[in-house]
Amino acid sequence: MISKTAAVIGIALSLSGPGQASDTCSTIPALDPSFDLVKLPDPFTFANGSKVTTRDDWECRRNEIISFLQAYEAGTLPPKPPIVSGTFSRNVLNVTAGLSSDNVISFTSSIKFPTGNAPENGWPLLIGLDGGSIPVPAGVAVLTFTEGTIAQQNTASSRGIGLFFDLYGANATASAMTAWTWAISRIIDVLEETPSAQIDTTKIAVTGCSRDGKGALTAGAFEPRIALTIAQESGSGGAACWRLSLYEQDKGEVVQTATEIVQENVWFSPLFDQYVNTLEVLPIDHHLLAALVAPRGLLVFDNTDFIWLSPVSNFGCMSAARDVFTALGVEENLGFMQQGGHAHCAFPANQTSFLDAFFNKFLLGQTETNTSIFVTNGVWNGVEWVPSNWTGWEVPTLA
Ligand code: MCU
Repeated sequence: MISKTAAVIGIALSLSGPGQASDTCSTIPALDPSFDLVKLPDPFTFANGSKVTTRDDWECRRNEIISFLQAYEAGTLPPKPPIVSGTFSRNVLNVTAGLSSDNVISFTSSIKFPTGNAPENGWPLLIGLDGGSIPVPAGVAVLTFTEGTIAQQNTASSRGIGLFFDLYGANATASAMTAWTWAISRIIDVLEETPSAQIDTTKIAVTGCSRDGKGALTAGAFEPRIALTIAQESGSGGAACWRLSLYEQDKGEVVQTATEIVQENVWFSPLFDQYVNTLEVLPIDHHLLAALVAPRGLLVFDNTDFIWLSPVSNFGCMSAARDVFTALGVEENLGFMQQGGHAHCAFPANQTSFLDAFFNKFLLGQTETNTSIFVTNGVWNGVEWVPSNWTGWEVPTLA
C-alpha cells in the first residue's frame, strides 16, 4: 500500500507557520488505511471518526484537511523560509526569499494603485494571478502576480521548473499551484514589512480565472491572511469536486476529470497521480479545499456554457462547502454564481453587483453588506443530482 504510506509521510512532514497546519491541535490523526468513500468526505468528522462539534474542533479538522490535501494532491507547502526581505520602488515590489545565503531567489510584481491619497491603513489590494480578469472597484490596488516565473504551467513537461523549484529543488513535491501559494505568502510577508508600499494587509483579495482560478482558490485556502478569494471559472481542479466530475462524466458529459488533469499539466503534485483512478481512497475532495477559506470570504463564478468546467460538480461541490460556512454561522460568506452567456473568463456586466458586494464587505470596510448569493441556471436538469446522495452529513452549529 504505497499510497497510504505516502499519505502518512505527508502528514508527518507537515510544518507549522502561517498558511500551514498549525500545532494548536495536539496531534493529527493518521489516516484510516481502510478509507473508502464514493460520496464526498464529511467535513464534520475527523479521520479517526470523532465529530466536529465546536469551532476549536473545526480549527483542528481544518489542520487535518490541510495535511491531507498536501499529502494527496498539493504536495508540501513549505513554511516561511529563514530569509525573506523586499523592496518597493516605482510601483514594483521585489521579494527575496532564501534558505541560506547561497540559496536565494528574487521576483518582482507590479502594483497598480488607485489615484488619490491612500487611506490611513493603506490601500486594499487585489492579487491577480496573471492580473486576473474581473472589473476592479475604485479604491482597490491590483498586484499582478506572474505565477509562471515561480512555477511554470505550460504542459505536463513544466514539472519542477521555476524559481520555487530553484529554491526547493526540482523534485519538491509541491504542485505549481502550491508553489504559487507559497510565493503569494511571501509577497504578503514583504508587504507587511514595507509601509512605503501603502497596502493594508488586512484587506487582501486574490483572484484568477480558469487555471488561475484553481490557483486563486488554492492560495485562498492555504493562506489565512487573504480576506477574500475570488475563483472565476476554475472548473475541475478548482471549485469542482473530483468525485462529482467523475459522476458527471459517467452520466455522459465531457468534463475534465482527475485522470485527465494529471496528464494535461502540473497543477497537482506528482503524489496525486497514484490516486486518480481510485478517488474513493481520498479523505479529501474540493469541498474541503473551499471549506478551508471559511469564515473568510469566498466568491465562486462558473460558466455553464463550458461543460468542460463540470457544472454539476461545481454546484454540488460548493453546496457541500457551504455547509461549513453555515456551521460557522457565516453562510453568506460563500457566494456562488453559475450562469452562461459569455466567453470563458469574460466577466459579464450583470454580475458586477455581486462582485462589488464581496469587495465592499471584505475589502472596503462595509462589513454589513449583504452577500447572500447562491445562484445557478441549473443546466444539469436531467442529471440525477441530489445533494443528499453525495453528502448525507448533518450540519452542526459550531459553538
Ligand atoms: C478551466 O481551466 C483550464 C482547464 O482545466 C484546462 O483543461 C484547459 O485546458 O484550460 C483551462 C484554462 O486554464 O483556460 C484558460
